[in-house]
Amino acid sequence: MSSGRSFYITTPIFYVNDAPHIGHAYTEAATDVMSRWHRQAGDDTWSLTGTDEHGEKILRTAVANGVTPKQWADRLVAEAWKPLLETLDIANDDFIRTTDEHHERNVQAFLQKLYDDGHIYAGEYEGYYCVGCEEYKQSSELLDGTGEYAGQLVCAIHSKPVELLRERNYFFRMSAFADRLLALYDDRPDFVQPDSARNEIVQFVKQGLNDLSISRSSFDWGVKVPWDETHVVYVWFDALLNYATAVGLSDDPEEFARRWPATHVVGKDILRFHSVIWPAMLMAAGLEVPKQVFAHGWLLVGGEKMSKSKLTGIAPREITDTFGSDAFRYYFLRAIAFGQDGSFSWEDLHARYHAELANGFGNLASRVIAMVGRYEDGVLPAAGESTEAEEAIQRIVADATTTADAAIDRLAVHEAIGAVWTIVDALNGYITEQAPWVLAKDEAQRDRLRTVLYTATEGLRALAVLLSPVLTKSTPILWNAIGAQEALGDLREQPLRDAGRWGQLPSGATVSPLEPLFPRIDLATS
Ligand code: ME8
Repeated sequence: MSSGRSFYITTPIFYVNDAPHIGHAYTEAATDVMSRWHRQAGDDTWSLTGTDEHGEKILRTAVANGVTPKQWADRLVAEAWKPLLETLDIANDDFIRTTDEHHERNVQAFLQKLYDDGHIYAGEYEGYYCVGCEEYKQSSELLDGTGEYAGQLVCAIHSKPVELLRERNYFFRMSAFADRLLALYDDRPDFVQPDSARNEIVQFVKQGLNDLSISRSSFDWGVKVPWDETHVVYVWFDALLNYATAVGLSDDPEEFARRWPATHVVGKDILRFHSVIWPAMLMAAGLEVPKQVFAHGWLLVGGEKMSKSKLTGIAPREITDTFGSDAFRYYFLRAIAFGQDGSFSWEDLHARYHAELANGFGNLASRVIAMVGRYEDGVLPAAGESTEAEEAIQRIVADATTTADAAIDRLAVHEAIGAVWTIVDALNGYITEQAPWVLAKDEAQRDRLRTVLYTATEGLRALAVLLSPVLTKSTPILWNAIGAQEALGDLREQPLRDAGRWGQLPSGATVSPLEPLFPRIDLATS
């Protein structure tokens, strides 16, 4: 069922200085929904996630914990970051670590090429460095510290003091790429999205670019600069390259040609690295720039960006242990417009879980399946003649499929789910209006009853397919219960862009009882 299209999507690679919180989980879930969508639509899909393990931040954390940075990274990857993928039911194709041998080798080869081609020179730099950001800061990005940091300059993002560094470093001639970058943003308005992010980047680059310090010599936890082993590669330069080294870069040109360019999903905190530094690096190496950089917003807690350093981090399992991974994926991707900030609250999660998942979708599935059991002994009847009401449902299912697919193409995940939810709402309305329990009392309405039951069950068939990238655990259960597994094969094999074609579930399918897909949850006792 190949569509002939290809799609390579990435998450940022996360720092292993700490365990993940729901901000990281949000990026993972969004990326996973999009990659599952494309994969099920038959696109040649590759999804990458991983960890960023070099640099001063990780080194300091390891030292503070009395282990080597590699030991620390191994522990965090095994105990926190890989388990996150299971917690959220992520179907990534690869997991890259910047300490992977192939990555380090390819970083060195890339750097050497830029050096040989004259894009790198030795120089001196003095500036304020934020270890939290792993970045030199401009004075406009600093604030006067208060409380314990009074009298010091602090990073506006981390609220922690910055350090004045003076180093002899190697520099990447990034300033030479400002015009080409501006031309790129101009020629390809989709390159940086959403528009607010694009505008910010265009304004930033219009002011001119400085060259970028790309090595450090005051510590040694990083990839060695190939021509000068007293330096390690700047952690961001190393980290950005993961997207290319993971799919072959110099090791496997065929694989690289097949996968590249990528769609990068990142939080807006790291937009500049991805839409300025990264394409400039690729331009210098004569490689194609990414397909797109999409910056999503921040999860806010109490009006502020949620973060571990400010102790507002919530562990994903605090949510999934009670609500399940389907609810986690659904809630964050539906409630927050992708690209904008969104506030998290337990009350909102709880309310949406019940209104939309338990009552809206779960209850619809249970009711329809129970009625096929009760009135037709669990055998899906054939539909009789359609009326305006059935035609409306068919139209809504077809339209929702097209609309959702177009929304996914724009990375508007919330719109895609919203479009699919028009089917949930329409089917609920349809059942209330048609009142099969009334039809069942009248033998003369037998045909009508069968048409209604078929329509509702076939609607569930389409919903199971369209929601399978989001509700990865409940949709296969529903699929099985409506007899689709037996009649049509695996849910994941159903071509997604064909989900709106009416009449795929054959009459005679065995419909079996269903436990509630989203049982009610009492927050007070959970
Ligand atoms: O920046 N809301 O890693 P990191 C939404 N290693 N998303 C959030 C969030 C929040 N409150 N907090 C974090 C790094 N995120 C580098 C990346 S890529 C080559 C190197 C998510 O561990 C969001 O995706 O600090 C953000 O961009 C990312 O975590 C930062 O993760």
